[in-house]
Amino acid sequence: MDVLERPPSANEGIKIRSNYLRGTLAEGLDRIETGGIADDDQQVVKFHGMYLQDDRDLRAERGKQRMEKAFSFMARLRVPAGILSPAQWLAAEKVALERANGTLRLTTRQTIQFHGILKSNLRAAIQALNTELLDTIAACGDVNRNVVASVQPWTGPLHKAVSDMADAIATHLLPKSRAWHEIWVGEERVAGGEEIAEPIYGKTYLPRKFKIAVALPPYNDVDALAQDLAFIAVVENDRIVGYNVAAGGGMGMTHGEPDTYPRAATIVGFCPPEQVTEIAEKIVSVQRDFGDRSDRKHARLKYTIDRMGIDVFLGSVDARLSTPLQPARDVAFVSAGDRLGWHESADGCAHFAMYVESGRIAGRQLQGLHAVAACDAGRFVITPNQNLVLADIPPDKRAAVAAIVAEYELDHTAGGLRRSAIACVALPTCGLALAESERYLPHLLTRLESVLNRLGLAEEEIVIRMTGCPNGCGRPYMAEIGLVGRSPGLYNLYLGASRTAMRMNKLYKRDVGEEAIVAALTPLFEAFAQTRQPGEAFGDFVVRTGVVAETIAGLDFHENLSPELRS
Ligand code: SRM
Ligand code: SF4
Repeated sequence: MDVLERPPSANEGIKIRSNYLRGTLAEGLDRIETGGIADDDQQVVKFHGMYLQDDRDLRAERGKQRMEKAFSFMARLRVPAGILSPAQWLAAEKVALERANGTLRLTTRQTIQFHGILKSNLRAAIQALNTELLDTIAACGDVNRNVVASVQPWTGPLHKAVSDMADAIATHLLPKSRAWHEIWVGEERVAGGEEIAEPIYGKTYLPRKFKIAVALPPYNDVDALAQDLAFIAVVENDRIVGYNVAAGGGMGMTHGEPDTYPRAATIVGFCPPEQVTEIAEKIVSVQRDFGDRSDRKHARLKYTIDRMGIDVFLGSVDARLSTPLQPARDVAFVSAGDRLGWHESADGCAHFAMYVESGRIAGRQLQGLHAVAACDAGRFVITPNQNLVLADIPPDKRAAVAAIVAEYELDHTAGGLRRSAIACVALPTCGLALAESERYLPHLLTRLESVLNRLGLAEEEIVIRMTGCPNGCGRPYMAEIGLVGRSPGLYNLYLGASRTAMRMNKLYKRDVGEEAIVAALTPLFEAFAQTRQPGEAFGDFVVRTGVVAETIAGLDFHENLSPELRS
């Protein structure tokens, strides 16, 4: 039976019954006998940018005591292109300190998560954020998520162009329902008024989440090919003349289910800047109409494309566009990481890109950033690699900001491996984690650093990414070294993505613990130090020397294979 004729999944019914994302959330927030909310509302609240979680460190003990789980909420901001004003930063910090767990967690989609918000604090937290015009609408759920954009503010107009484009896409694809405003900030519902329709999404929204990036070569800091849809700027004479369009990327898979797989997006064409939002809308609409609504594990655009076939998919997109996509142009990336440190732009402004370990900001770092924000200088720009750029600092404020940076050691840096690392949140808040990630990677890095230091590779930027499960929140399949949690203390080890994140890696060892990881990587680092070619990246080295077989750009060849490669 065709997937489009199969019975819809339970979530589809929840969406229809929710009355454009209202559900019974408002009532559930007022119920004081539980820290949680009703099952259906747990799905609905995601569309409002929040998740019900529980502290997994406490789960077993509370179970023994027959107590309710230690429930709290995670809330995720919607911050297109990752840009916040100093006042917005201060509002976020206040919420973290007064209503959440005292930390700000920068995410791999360029925004902030608050963890540990008790139900009784949730509305107040969202309202406090909203006083600075921040919201959490559509930060999660079956809709277009936070739109990410390259962070290179020192390029001036080019950075502005990609950031503005991300903002335009985000605004265009924002759900129209007023449910968020009614439930969280007390907007009156017009009694008997017309129900607000969703012209792009319809009553059941999308089959699954949808992710969009705008990249500014030569730095692929957004991981363009990991996205459902990416617009890659084509720059001529310091001007963006258009964008290459890539569709069908995604990282998630499930261990032991070979029909699920990570997939690098396929570059499908080129468009002028003025056509970008139209293309985003039409590709979203093809996914809305043809995505699998029966099985959420096969519901992302990557599976829709593989099921339809790329030509049929593109035919369907072109038929909805005012002008068909043009042939893709030549574009090259040089690397995927952040350019940490101080930068200057032609307008005399300074920009400081600071390293944040696993995106978690707390304690003295939080205090230092408070002091920077209090200077009211420039903007805070979160990167998709969980770092932060203090951007657009005018000449008259530079000395003050530099002094704060030094005083609070915001310029504390790390070796090349650590600088290039990403760890997803995982335990204790993530309900899907099979293994540690954020709490464990720093320790593993210390062990690997001692090997690299001995070999004179301390400053070598080798991209390493760890996740606590195969969902891929830290985009581990686009890392030169990827570690994907299988069970407590055990990971699958992947090797060989390109440093530009244009080629995925490959499974190298299954179910390895710390000793086995260090034992596997040590001889490879040694061989790399001795026999690498000038300028060769570690990911390219392991492919060239046959440690892992060569990957094919745009296709994946993984533990779990895409259908194109299985046939
Ligand atoms: Fe993610 C689910 C954290 C980026 C793929 N992700 C989750 C949840 C919400 C767990 C859950 O569903 O209960 C995690 C919350 C953990 C916690 O306690 O905070 C979670 N994802 C994150 C973040 C915070 C990781 C981080 O350390 O920064 C990132 C927040 C992004 C944001 O600000 O919007 C995050 N997640 C990603 C990415 C990377 C990206 O978007 O660039 C991916 C891979 C790309 C992709 O989507 O294919 C990703 N997250 C997933 C998946 C697998 C989805 C799939 O269709 O394959 C899940 C599970 C799901 O949706 O069922 C998931
Ligand atoms: Fe949780 Fe898995 Fe995502 Fe890590 S990769 S945050 S463990 S869902």
